[in-house]
Amino acid sequence: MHRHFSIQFAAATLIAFAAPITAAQAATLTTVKYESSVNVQKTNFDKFVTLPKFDSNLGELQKVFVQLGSEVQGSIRLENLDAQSADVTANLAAEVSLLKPDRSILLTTLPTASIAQSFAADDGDLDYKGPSGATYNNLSNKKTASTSFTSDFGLFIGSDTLTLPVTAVAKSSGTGAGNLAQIFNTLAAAKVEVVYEYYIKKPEEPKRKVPESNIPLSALAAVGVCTLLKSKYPQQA
Ligand SMILES: [Ca+2]
Repeated sequence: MHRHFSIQFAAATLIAFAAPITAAQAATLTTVKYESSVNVQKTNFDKFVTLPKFDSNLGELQKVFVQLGSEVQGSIRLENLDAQSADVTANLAAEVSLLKPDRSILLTTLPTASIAQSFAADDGDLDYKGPSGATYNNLSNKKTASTSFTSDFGLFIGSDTLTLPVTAVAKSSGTGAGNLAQIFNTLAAAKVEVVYEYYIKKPEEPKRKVPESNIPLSALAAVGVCTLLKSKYPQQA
């Protein structure tokens, strides 16, 4: 009697969960995100970020998204030394790059903070202020670049960490006067984000001992799937 009841219960449950099984399988595509940063500091620099690789025990990797967020910060000091007035433009810029371990470029950015100003003829005092000069502090700007991989995951899979160089090279400059005194203080920062998108590895089918051979295997399988669904996706129950 008891066995008979169990089989009926399994069959009923199979029907009840027939639709949600498909939804649950689609929802097993999931993501994990890691971040690592290089704090703002004076350029030029050659640092690195360290991120966990994808653990293939988690499942089957489908896509790797890599993003580099960079920032330039600092100051510009200008003095027009021409005998005539001049329209001056200047950029505080840093080329911030994320490299592969072999130091080939993975992503590169050029965050740039720009100023433009008209200066009078040389005021005779090289103090980066007055009619012919100016000082600009607390300049900053940000840039973001990203890329995705859908194959060739070798770089990203493993139980160890992924160490990627991050470089910053000052590219600050000014133009507009033939005789222009200029001082740049260029700092840069970087934040690297890696997102692994993967299918969760299916748990092993539980091996059940069947004491009597007249219980249909399909009924047992249904009980197994439903138990899994209930424990894994309680919100769908
Ligand atoms: Ca001056």
